[in-house]
Amino acid sequence: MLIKIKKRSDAEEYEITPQSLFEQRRRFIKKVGGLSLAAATLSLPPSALAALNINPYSKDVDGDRDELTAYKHITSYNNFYEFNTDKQSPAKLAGSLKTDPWSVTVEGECAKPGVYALEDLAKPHKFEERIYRLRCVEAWSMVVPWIGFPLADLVKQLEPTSRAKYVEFTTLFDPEQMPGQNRNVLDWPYVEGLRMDEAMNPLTMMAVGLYGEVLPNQNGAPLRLVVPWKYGFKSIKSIVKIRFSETQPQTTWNLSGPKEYGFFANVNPEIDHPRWSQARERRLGEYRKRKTQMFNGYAEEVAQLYRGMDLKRNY
Ligand SMILES: Nc1nc2c(c(=O)[nH]1)N[C@H]1C(S)=C(S)[C@@H](COP(=O)(O)O)O[C@H]1N2
Ligand SMILES: [Mo]
Repeated sequence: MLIKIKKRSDAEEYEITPQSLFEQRRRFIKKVGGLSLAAATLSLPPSALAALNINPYSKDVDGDRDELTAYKHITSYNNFYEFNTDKQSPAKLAGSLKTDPWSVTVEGECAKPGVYALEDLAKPHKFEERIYRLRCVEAWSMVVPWIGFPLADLVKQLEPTSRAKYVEFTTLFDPEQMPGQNRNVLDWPYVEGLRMDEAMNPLTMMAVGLYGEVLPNQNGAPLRLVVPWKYGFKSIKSIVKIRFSETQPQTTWNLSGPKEYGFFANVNPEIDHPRWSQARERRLGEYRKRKTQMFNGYAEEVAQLYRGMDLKRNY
């Protein structure tokens, strides 16, 4: 799905395809195996943008450039409690996760339930590169060139019934591969959910890669959700189950701290987290703080989803 009307948050497209980037892309295509046809449609070379210091957005709220976050920061400062609760451990420990073969169980209110090999789930879809910000509730953020396909396309493929009002996602539960699950820091497995209109919004994507390559394990390989206008915890990693339901699913962080983490979790600089302000954020790789934008800068695309809702109650 391509957004035709250019929005403030859209990445700009460039035609540059130096040999090294072409090689990088081929490496990606090779690694994802059966998905090569789809991956061949990639058009935007992210590391070229980074190398040229090209601004993927117009400007941030302070009028500053909003550049891609370095690959090393994106892949070495992570939240992935299935490995450990600190930010450095996932990169060190996630090698124990086996991402191939990988299957995803589809359940609930849909015409196409079943157990799908990841390749079969992803193959029909057109891969795209999308440069999105991700903002953690802990007030750090990054700008990532993701590779994936719109969740809306997957939802259509699975043919939800008219009773399906929500989509629930579940992460793998396997303490041998994910040693952090031996501790009760969260209720395992990690679960998240979206309302159907949020799932169908063209910004919502299923990511399989970043910076032109397959996802590193610490970033949620082999399949994760990316919801750019919501706090990072909504973007659930290493998904093994998708369930369509009539009722609002439970979510891990809401279960863990209901007063602090709501179901909607839209980025909102005007409403403080009970223990800290959400007005500013620190981009990985920078020292200064930037102003956080309403809906993380995607208000034009998503604010209408919440019209008439009290955002103080629906946090
Ligand atoms: N399964 C699972 N998914 C998860 C998490 C997690 O601990 N487990 N952490 C979330 C949080 S709090 C954030 S901020 C993002 C971090 O994504 P990144 O490590 O790719 O930056 O992943 C989200 N998805
Ligand atoms: Mo987070």
